Amino acid sequence: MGSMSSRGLKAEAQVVMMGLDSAGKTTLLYKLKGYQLVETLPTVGFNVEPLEAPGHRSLTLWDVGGQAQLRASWKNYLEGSDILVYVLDSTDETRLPEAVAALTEVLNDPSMTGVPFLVLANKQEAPEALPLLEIRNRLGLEGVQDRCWELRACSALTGQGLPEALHSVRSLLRSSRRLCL
Ligand SMILES: Nc1nc2c(ncn2[C@@H]2O[C@H](COP(=O)(O)OP(=O)(O)OP(=O)(O)O)[C@@H](O)[C@H]2O)c(=O)[nH]1
Ligand SMILES: [Mg+2]
Repeated sequence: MGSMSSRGLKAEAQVVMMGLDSAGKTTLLYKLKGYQLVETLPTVGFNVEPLEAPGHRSLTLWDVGGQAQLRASWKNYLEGSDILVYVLDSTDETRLPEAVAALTEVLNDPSMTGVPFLVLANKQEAPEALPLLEIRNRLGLEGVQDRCWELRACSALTGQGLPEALHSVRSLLRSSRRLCL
């Protein structure tokens, strides 16, 4: 990955996907790629896939394993990333505070200064999923003003909300280092 100074100038954007284990990152990656849904295994290390769409800047999606013992290595993926996509399991109310703490740590990393982020409340098709508004309240991110960010609901399983999520990624990439409107 490139240095901070090259951010935004590259032909392709580096999208780093993080979140606790079992949030649904790998499922999301494969769904975005249009792959047949397969049973995922916990990711050890990372998966990386290009995502191209006509008329759009190419995206390189980095899907980083989220198990607790792997999170220490997250910082290795941050330098040179153009945007963070942080995936939450909306059905895992118990671990929401842990997910928020891990997100906060990523945002506080020096190489993430000013980097925009999208929080995806995944598994929204599940009956027990926390509603988006509830998640918004519990994230406590309303005070974040040093970068652009968005929160969206989605289901990596059904694909619900994924076009909108991609739209947010592209608009956040454009808005980085400009005003967040
Ligand atoms: N109901 C529901 N289940 C989902 C959804 N997305 C993922 N899952 C399930 O959640 C489990 C974990 O999904 P993964 O994609 O492997 O999670 P991950 O975030 O990559 O986990 P790590 O690789 O350990 O960090 C799997 O059983 C998926 O089928 C979703 O949108 N809805
Ligand atoms: Mg995974």
